[in-house]
Amino acid sequence: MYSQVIDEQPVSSDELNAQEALFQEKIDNDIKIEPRDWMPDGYRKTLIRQISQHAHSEIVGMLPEGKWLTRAPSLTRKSILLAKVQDEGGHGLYLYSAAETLGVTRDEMYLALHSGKAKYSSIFNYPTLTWADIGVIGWLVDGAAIMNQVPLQRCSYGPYARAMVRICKEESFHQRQGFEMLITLCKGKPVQKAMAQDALNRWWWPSLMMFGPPDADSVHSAQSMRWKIKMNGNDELRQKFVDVCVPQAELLGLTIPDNKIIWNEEWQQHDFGEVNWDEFYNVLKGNGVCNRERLKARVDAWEDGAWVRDAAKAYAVKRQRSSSL
Ligand code: FAQ
Repeated sequence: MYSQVIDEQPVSSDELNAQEALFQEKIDNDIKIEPRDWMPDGYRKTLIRQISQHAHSEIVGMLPEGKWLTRAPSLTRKSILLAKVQDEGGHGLYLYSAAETLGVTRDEMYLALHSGKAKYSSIFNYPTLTWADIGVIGWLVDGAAIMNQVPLQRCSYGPYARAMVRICKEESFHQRQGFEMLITLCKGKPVQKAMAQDALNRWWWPSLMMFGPPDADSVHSAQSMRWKIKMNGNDELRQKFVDVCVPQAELLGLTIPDNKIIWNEEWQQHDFGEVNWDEFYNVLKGNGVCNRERLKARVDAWEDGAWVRDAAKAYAVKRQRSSSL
């Protein structure tokens, strides 16, 4: 299926079972799986799916914030945002490289994104309407990304785990710059605080959707957790995120738009309301406010960049020819 799938010798079912048992033993003992190690087809496919979709999320995720680069309210804010958006591009590149170690090419991954076959995070199909949205994206979207990605630093596939270490460091800076921006807005004029509240109202529920469907409806979680491709269930991370955000919103003096949030003494966590899963699945089907715009931006960038790829290829061929003379 993928262009560089490793040579596979025919093996008996006993040998295959033994290989699988050894593989699972390594996973259970927290020994990293590396690109040249034997791995079940399903493990390889799941990793390609998750890592490539994660990479797509990073580069599509540049678009909603990138739109505000020319409208940042000061040179300092513009420099910070520029660095953040460039970081997201870098994360995409580490992740595409990690996925390539599994035998899929970058062109195949781009094709899957452009054809709508591969997903990217639902959150990036929402519009950034005001400057406060940039602060809330840093606080909530990067905050949710960190909550999900810190455990992935310990995932079983070496190249993915190592990419996560650097990504998490940068995401922490992103989260802090967003929160600091909101502190400034919330300490500002009433109209600035109202803008922050409005942004929180619009981004809160979509941020909870970033963790994926409830565990009961998550098709991949059980197997991915056995393989340590995922370290936690979707609901567990969503709960942790709510617990972290509630005191942060209080500190800002903002109200989370969920009147069911209440501290549960028995469970030592916050109860919260039901996510609108119909909205989530509708966005996944391509019907969110910005799905078409986001995909078009990526396809246009790919097509507009064709001359650069052609020139780079022609240069590489020329250099190869001259070095073999
Ligand atoms: N959006 O069985 P599960 C970021 C799909 S990075 C869209 O639970 P799984 C940085 C899922 O793919 C954000 N699709 O799936 C940044 C599957 O469909 P498929 C991205 C979603 O894989 C910040 C189906 O639903 N982070 O934000 C979503 O076990 C700021 C069934 O779901 C990662 O990718 C969703 N929210 O768990 C950039 C982290 N949720 O593939 C710019 C790594 C689920 O069969 C600015 N990924 N689906 O067609 C993961 O941890 C997992 O893949 C989950 C989903 C947790 C996202």
